[in-house]
Amino acid sequence: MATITSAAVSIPSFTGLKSAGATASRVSVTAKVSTSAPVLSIKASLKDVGVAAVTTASALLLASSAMAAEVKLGADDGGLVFSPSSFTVAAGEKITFKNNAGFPHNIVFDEDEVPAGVNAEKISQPEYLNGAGETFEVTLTEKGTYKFYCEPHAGAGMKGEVTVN
Ligand code: CU1
Repeated sequence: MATITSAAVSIPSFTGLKSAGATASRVSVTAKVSTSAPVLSIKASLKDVGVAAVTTASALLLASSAMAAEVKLGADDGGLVFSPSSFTVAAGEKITFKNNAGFPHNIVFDEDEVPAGVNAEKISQPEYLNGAGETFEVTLTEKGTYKFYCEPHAGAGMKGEVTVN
């Protein structure tokens, strides 16, 4: 099932951001976090998303607990990539994204690059995974191709694609 191990939205401090280039949406998030009141609402909405993902994934886990795929966040050599960056899973198979190097990372599914009817927001992990070994688990049930990226490092090429069949 989906697990959000990151405690809260954090202000990005990763120095690699400079070379990766800040996206417009990332700048927006940073600005919100720097003020006090909106932070609470951001956390609340992210929590809701996480709960929804857990609920969705739990029922499926029973039927598919034997299958799993693991994706490293950051390559062993420190490269800012998903490893593997392109892979295939069966519908209902658990996918675990695990912090490996160069974090913080997050996992955002592109709303325009997921199968019709899939809510990209519900399967994404917008909160940063800050610590070594932190994981985000998600289970995809609709067949098709999904594209995702890491917001801090998309500019550096940290993008991925998963095919569910
Ligand atoms: Cu990243």
